[in-house]
Amino acid sequence: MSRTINSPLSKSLGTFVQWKKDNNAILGQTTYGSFRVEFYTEGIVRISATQADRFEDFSYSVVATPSYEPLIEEHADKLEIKTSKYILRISKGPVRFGFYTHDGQPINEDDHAFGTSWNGEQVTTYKKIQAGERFIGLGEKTGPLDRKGNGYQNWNTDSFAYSPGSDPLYCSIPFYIGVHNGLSYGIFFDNTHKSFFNFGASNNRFASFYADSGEMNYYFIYGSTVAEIIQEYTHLTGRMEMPPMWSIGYQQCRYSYYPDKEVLNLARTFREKDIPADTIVFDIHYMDQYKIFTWSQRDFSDPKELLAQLQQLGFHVVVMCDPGIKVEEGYDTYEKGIREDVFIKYQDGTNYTGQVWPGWCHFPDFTNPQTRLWWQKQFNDYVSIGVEGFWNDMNEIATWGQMIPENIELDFEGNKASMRRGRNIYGMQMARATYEGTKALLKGKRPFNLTRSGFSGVQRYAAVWTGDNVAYDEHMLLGVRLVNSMGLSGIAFAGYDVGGFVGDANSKLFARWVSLGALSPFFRGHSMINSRDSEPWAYGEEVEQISRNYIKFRYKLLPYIYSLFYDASVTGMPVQRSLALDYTHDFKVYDGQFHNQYMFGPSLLVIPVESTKDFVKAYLPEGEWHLLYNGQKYQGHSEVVIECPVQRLPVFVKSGAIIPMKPVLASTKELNDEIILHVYTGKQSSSFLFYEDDGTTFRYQQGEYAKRQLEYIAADNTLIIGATEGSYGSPHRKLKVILHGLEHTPAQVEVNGTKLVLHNDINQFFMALEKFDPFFDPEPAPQENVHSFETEYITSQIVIRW
Ligand code: NBV
Repeated sequence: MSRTINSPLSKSLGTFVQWKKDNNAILGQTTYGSFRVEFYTEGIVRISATQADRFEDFSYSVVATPSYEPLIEEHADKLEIKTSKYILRISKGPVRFGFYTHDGQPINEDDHAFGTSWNGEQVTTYKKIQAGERFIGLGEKTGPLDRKGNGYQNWNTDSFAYSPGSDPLYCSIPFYIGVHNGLSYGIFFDNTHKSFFNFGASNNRFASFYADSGEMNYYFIYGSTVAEIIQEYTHLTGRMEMPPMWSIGYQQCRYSYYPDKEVLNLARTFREKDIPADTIVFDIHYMDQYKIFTWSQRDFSDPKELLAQLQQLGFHVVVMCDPGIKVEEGYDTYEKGIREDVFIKYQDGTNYTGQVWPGWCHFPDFTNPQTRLWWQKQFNDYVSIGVEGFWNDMNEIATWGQMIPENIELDFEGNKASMRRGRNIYGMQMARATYEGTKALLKGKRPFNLTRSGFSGVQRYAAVWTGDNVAYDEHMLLGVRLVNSMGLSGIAFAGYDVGGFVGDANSKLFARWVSLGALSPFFRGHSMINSRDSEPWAYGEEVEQISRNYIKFRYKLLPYIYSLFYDASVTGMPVQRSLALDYTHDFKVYDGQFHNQYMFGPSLLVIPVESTKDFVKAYLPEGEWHLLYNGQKYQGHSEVVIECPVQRLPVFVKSGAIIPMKPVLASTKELNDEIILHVYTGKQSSSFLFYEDDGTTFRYQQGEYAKRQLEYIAADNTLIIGATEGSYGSPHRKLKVILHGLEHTPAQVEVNGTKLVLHNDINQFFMALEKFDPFFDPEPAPQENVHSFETEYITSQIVIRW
């Protein structure tokens, strides 16, 4: 057996001295430090270790409190702590932590020699790599789905035009999931200092996580599925609130649209061209010399009137919010900030000054509650003219030179911390200040909030986008993986710049990107100053038609997508799901050929593929799958080669799926009274929680929603639409049910006992593309029969049999 370590260079936790119970916590002392064990639930335990005489008890990430009392047994050589889910063994000589199933299988174990060790101020926990172990998650990190063999750094960084291997990017989510031998667990390392994760990079012995300073403070989460682990992780770090419905429609952005006439023209073009859209985003040029909370007099002389006109056209506005406040006498925000003393400072009490868009700037200390209140007041004018969306950029903090001094001090909720501890959390606290502030000002309406930088827990305050991506195929696929990975790490509302921010897309690339974006959580086209025009119509007639098709498809899918967001708000389940989520122990999903694939909700399997390819090899996991465009059935557990011409992003529907949709509308503001349920019949039964509310207020938190459980019972050829729960009056009155994949054509259906005629409805095949696809499918050739019927959409239970 290897020696344990205790040298002047490196010390591990040492051997056991004594322990005691302190409320629900176990406090232990060792020859070289102390540890604490606290259970949050029967699946989550927090392990802390320190050399100091007390534990740091402060976290921006964790919102849960320890509330579970486990069984503790002391033995000569170990403490054994049991929950209904697993056993934690703390060996005494040396003190090491190991987690086991009740039948003794190791889930996760410390490296015997190193366990938790210190190397100067740096603190590390070393974990043995289990046979066949894979590692997923870690939020916005480049690289493959399976992170085995790679190392990563958490240090929020403005990564303009990053490459597919760049690290770190803008966000730090120090949470990963380990998978091996049919087991899965999560580890969240709650330390905001610069930190590192090594999943067997440059060594074949351990997976480790370490921070430059601070204490070892991690949460071990055991769950029988990845979904359960995400649920537990978001129990700890919180979940998003429902986003405004408009924010999940299409958003059009560019750096920057100006002047006001151009903005109006853009809005009108969407309507004229019959391309649905909800939002126009104002990038930095709306401001007067990039000074936040001002408007350019020349280009936006009457913002109130402009917003009113946009509203008339059915558009919402998101404005850019940068943290840098220009140092300039007479600039209101600056002067108020000085008066209220809100800016980050050096240790000698002078305000830090750094250079960014407006020139030399001060930066608000968002880790101070007083500053967050001050920030809120600054938004009054925006909100009073109708701005409902806010975009937090440059909050890593990005300043020219990209090396914000580490001796700057932050309030850290009164705990005081230097930038070494504060940098990774700054962006999230800015997002928080903007969210909480604008939410208070909007008086009951939901703000939309977007951030570039963040840390674990950022999902409570903002959607996250992947920053300055670049217009080429590999980057497009990287963006998909980043969003997949964020979904595994608690961030359900995420997206990338459709079309690529830096550089010029070509027609095919844009077409493919818009198709993918339509099936991603946050859907926004954006591009950089001095790049080519990049609106859906800027790439010629064909691409315009493809964009229209996919944007319309998204709008039709909104009842489904909105229900997925509800799931995210209640369970933390991502909208866009890496296949590792549902098919964790199927090794094929980690294969580099297939690792970009994802489920968009439980029912749609998306195969991201380069724009340059006409065919792609896809992996269909277990089950039965229907190709979206013609219903053709494929057996799962198989690799298939399918066509992927530029107008057809390969998408499969899972057999058994129930997908609530609606007729296409120009924006989410328009109402329609019809709900369309697509049911993909087959051997598999399934259920789906269909959720509706008013889409704009927080009244859903008081029960003003309409929820119904949809259930497809395969063996009985039955669909049950459960009675509506909640006090929201759904505007829907008509129900259309579309049955796909029936082997025999039934003459009729029975709806709550009444017999109705079924129509053979070929046009409904084109769930995505309707009939308006003359460019590509003049004579579509469906592979199967599709049947539909219409009936009344009543709020009590509807039982449909065929
Ligand atoms: O505000 C301008 C850009 C913005 O368009 C982009 O989306 C951000 O990621 N911003 C960065 C500032 C600098 C861009 C070079």
